[in-house]
Amino acid sequence: MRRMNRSLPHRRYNPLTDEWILVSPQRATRPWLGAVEKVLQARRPEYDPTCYLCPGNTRANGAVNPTYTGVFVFDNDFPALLEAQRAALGVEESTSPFSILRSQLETGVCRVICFSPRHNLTLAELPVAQIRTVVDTWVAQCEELGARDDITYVQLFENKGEMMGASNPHPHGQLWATRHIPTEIMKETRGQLNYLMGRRNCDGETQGLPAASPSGLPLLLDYLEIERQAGERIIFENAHFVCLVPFWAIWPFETMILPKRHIRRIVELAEPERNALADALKHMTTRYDNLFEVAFPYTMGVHQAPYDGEPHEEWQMHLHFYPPLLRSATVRKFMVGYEMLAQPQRDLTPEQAAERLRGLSEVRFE
Ligand code: H2U
Ligand code: ZN
Repeated sequence: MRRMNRSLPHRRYNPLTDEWILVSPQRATRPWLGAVEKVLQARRPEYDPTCYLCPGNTRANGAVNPTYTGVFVFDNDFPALLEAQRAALGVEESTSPFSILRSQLETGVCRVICFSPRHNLTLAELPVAQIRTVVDTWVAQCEELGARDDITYVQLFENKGEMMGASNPHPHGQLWATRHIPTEIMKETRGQLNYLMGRRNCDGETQGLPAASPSGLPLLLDYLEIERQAGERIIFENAHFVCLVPFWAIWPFETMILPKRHIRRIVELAEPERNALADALKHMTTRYDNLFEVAFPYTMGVHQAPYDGEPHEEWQMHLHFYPPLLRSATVRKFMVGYEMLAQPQRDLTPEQAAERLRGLSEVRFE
């Protein structure tokens, strides 16, 4: 097989989602007239009396936050989902696979998770021990919600920064737990099943794919081995996790955090692995902040096997970071035009992005 020239336009396959993305490295050299300056960020107070997430403050619906000192979880006051008993009974359900207009009742739970009482800190600035309590909260929430028979999936995530639509700078994330398995998780389940069981890819054939995983291991463990041998997309690793720019990354500085052993769901993390995940989160968010010397915006979340009673041996839990920034604190990548209508495209190669992130300090800029 001829080795591909990675400086020419090419497309790369994402086996997790069974999708292709276009890489156009030669465009990275095109002239840029936009801003590249650093932005000065206003210093925020440790406590903000107008913040609805700070301890002791009143939220939009009148509820009062306790004077919490660690992680604080509450039911979202404006949930996108209603609990089964509260959900309207009148929603028209049409589950026939033959009907064009199909709908199903969706129920579930939406919660907000405050990472710290300190209004002015982000994950990158929190001590690893505090991030560890965030990990413990994620685990506890998944244990509780995953055990319910009206919930099959728990999505943990953080939207950080105004650019990503976060409504408040106070460090917080959310969880949405649903009766049905959401689209992205269905895609990744199928992708991982395709690999482990040797099913068909989006081209409608098994051609190019082995009949089944040659090692008998899940997709993301075999993938990690390939990345560790190549080395060029790895940013760092600790005892239990590796952080890398995936071969098929869409966003300029997209990364993934992958466990080194087979872990299907976050609830399976052993004690030292929870510490290692906290360490990896601290480490990755710090490097991100150092990239453009700004509190780096992103959407981040945990992907894990559904809590639907199936074993899901094909699944390997992982975290995705999807940051929008491209060239500076103010220049973002837009997914418009061709990306919306045809397929995602990037200029900077994943290897170049990994090199930039690898070269940054592990100590946050002042
Ligand atoms: P985001 O910043 O990621 O949007 O998360 C904030 C969430 O907090 C958002 O989903 C909820 C919003 O519904 N919220 C409350 O539950 N109570 C409030 O008083 C304000 C915001
Ligand atoms: Zn995923």
